[in-house]
Amino acid sequence: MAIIRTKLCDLLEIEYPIIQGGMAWVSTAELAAAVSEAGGLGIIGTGHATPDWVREQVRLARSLTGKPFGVNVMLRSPYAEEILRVVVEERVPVVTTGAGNPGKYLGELKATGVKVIPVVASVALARRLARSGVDALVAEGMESGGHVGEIGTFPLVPQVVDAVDIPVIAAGGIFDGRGLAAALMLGAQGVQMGTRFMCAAECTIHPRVKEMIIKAGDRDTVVTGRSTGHPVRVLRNKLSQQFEELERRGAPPEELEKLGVGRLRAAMVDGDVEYGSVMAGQVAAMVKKVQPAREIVLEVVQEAARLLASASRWVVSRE
Ligand code: TUI
Repeated sequence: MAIIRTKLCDLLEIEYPIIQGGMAWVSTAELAAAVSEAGGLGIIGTGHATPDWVREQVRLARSLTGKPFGVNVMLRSPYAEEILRVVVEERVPVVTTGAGNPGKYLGELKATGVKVIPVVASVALARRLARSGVDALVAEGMESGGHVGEIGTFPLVPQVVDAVDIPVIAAGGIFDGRGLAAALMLGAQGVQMGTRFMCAAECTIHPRVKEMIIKAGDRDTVVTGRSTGHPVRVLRNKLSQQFEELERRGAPPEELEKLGVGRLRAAMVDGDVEYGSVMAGQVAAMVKKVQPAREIVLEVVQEAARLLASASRWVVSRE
């Protein structure tokens, strides 16, 4: 059986170059451990969670797998610094960061040996962080769910690859072996997938959210919040319609931010798929079923290996 291995596998001590997005209220210890057990890198998403909750989750993940896993720190959280302290104390091997610039924490993290992999959505931040000595970068296109930048994965990934000399992980719009193969051709050393793992059997989100993802079509996500400076891709529902209507009317950012408070939890934990914030990427339309994390990981690497092994058939010599 052919699989895919890259330098990222050696860096992170994992079998396959697939990391699971650290999604707030979605990427719990159960999901992260399942992805790590499958040979990828599972990541616990922390969002606005408290440091105590994070410590509990790290310990739970450790009880479920002996393999490496990571923690994602959402830099707009008031607890970001304390959570990073928990990560260091608990000897978590890998940290990814999102929604900001982790620059001010890098010195301490590097000194303690944590591998740091910031998620970036622009070339400028990628270049700056690579110079500060981070271990790798996730280049995340605006096809992703949740907080997004402005650039699509296809233009972003090769530009980041050309701008830095550390491994780049492609994210945004990646669903299957075709996506992994394409990402490698763009120069990435691996992929991060979020939305696909939302429908992993081990993902603990409310079943109504999984059902909504499975039913989603190609035009069912929308980016709201551009006017607040914090654009977020979600599945269309009553909340996104309210949001769009308020933005059309030029509502002030504070009013819009208030509308969003607690809505992610309402969707993912309580299953409020009408008035909750159902953050998901454009590949929601490609998700057709719930399946174990191990099956997802193996399907993706085996399909990519098959595609890449047969790709040379397009190369013909012409004298
Ligand atoms: O972080 C994400 N995706 C997220 S975070 C999140 S939690 C949330 N909850 C409620 C409202 C809003 C967010 C949901 N989804 N992806 C990684 C990512 N980071 N995408 C874009 C960025 C980013 C944006 C700006 C990274 C750095 C950045 O830099 C700004 C600066 O300070 O230089």
